Amino acid sequence: MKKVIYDCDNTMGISNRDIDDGLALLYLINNPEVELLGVTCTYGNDNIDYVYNQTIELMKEINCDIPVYKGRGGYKMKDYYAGVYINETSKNIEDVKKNEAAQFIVSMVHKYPEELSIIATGSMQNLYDASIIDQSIIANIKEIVLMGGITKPLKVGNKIMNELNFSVCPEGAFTVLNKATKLSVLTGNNCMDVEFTGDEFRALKKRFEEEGHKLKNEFVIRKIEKWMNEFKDEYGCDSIVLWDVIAAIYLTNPELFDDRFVTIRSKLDDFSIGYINTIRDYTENVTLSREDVFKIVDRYKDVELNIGRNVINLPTVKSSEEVNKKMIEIVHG
Ligand SMILES: [Ca+2]
Repeated sequence: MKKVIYDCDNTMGISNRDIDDGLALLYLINNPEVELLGVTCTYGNDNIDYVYNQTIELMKEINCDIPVYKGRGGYKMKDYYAGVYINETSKNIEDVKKNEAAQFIVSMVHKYPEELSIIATGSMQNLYDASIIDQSIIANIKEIVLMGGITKPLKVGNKIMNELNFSVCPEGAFTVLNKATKLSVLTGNNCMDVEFTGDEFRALKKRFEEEGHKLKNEFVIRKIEKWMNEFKDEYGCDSIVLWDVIAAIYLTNPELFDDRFVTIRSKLDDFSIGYINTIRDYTENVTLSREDVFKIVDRYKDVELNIGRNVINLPTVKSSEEVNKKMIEIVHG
């Protein structure tokens, strides 16, 4: 069983906000292979207060007593869909130390050195703050799985969608991507390979009605439907991308994915648009184990130059159908 902290910007239930963190959270709670130690909230899909309150509400709704911690920081949201915002997070060390979510992460890494997995699917602020509180933290997390970043522009329906998670806290993304020992990033581009279509949803809803609504997480059906309608209005497509859910499924079932190990060499500025600059691809060297590949490249960080280098994994989904099946298990609870 994996000891896991889920760091997210859950907005499930808020109008015109994505539901993927909420679905990923339900997935992790329902998965018998996961021991969820706590949920840490950050900003991203919306500001920290909305995310925290919404997550507390969700936990009440499903009668779950796993602790929820509030992060800090934020931005002025100008346009959610266009990803236009101004970051307003204080860098004062006393403010950093007040971040309860970061303090929880630090204490759990100390308690379970080399044993803890962290999945982060919002801004990287809490992990960044944790690394300021204790510089050794990121390297001592056994495994980090992120949803975020792009390797090329993200085209959704008839629009270009801006990257959200790395770009709202570029310093955090820079730090985590360069300091992590074993890091897998489900990029925006790779997540888009999995579509949850309107047809799949309608089949699920029909099955749910035929079975007499006997589902543990019945409310999820309504939340998916509402978000699918809002997304259709904005992007004109009859399907949604499951984003964070895919990262959660990767954490528990990496065999459903193909690994792609790359060396990155990203400047801090690259992350202000969420861009992951890959300079070498190890994919052809399939004889190496996952652990071996993560050990290959020296970790080099030159904070002065704001250029880092690390080897990371950018997994891709083998089969959309299999991943969607996993997602449907969530709804059934
Ligand atoms: Ca998210």
